[in-house]
Amino acid sequence: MKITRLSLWHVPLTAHETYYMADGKTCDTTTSVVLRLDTDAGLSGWGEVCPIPHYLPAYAEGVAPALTDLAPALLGADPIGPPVLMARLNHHLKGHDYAKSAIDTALWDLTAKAAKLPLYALLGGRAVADMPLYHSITCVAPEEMARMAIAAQEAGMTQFQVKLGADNDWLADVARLEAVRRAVGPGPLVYGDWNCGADRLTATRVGRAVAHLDVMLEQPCATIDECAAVRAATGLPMKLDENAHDLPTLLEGHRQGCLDAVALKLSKFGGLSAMRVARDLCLTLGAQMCVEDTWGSDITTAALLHLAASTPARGLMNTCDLNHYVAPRLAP
Ligand code: 0XW
Ligand code: MG
Repeated sequence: MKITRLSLWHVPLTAHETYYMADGKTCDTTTSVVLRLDTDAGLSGWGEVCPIPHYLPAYAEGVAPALTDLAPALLGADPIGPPVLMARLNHHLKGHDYAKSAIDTALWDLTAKAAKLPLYALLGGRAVADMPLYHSITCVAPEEMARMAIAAQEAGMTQFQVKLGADNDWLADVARLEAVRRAVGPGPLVYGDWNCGADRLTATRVGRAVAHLDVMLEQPCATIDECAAVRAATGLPMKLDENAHDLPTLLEGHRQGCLDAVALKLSKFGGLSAMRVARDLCLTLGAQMCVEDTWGSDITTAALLHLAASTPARGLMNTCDLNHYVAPRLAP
């Protein structure tokens, strides 16, 4: 089988709830880039990548030029066995992992379609019947966030990500964690995510004020060193997100003792090929995984759910129904 054509679409996705994060990061309408790879066998594979502005070294307008550069290495290539072709693409163009994740997703789609198997069968097999979802709560007033948590809990959610730091008010962040923790009752997992937006002192003050509660902290500061220092000072478990994007950063987080949990995002790692390896490393390291992507609709969500479905329950903390945060749906 040979790849004969690449087609790209730019699709505006609007969040149902404007999403406020620390450091002025806001997610309202974003551009999702959808890729279709056609082949001479009549099969097509689909990929999608949707960067959030100012969130990671990734932007939607960067996808088309990167794919244009990669097109000569893709056209005429055999899509079966994506890691081999991805290694060739990585040699042709260094970095640009977010753009490559759309290609890698489309290659896995083609490989699974050619094999006439569900993708999870190629990623390790169906390891779990059901996958826990978390619900991410935009950083607004504490009582409003508690109401959102209860609504999500009534819809079946058992894990809650509380966005922190949007108003630079550390006491409000303490109130956010207290309010959501109280609202959902004992049992559900609750964690506060600063998206790198806190300094070490502020994150430590917030963490110490809620240290008597069953909560986890996520990526308070910009570096692994600072996140590890916050973990040591607060005694609260730590989830890394922005800082964990390849095998060396996972190992560094583990070495510094702050990899209780980690967000594995397709476009951070460069697609399913790289994330499958990261998933297997996290199983060995004993890090609880959130298998997801930055943002996106149905194609991204389908890809990440297949990887989550092939991840043993002992390592799968949760996964994400990204397509339910945005409209329009691309392929319900
Ligand atoms: C990437 N986000 C902003 C959206 C996802 O739902 C989770 C969140 C994060 O930073 O973890
Ligand atoms: Mg995060």
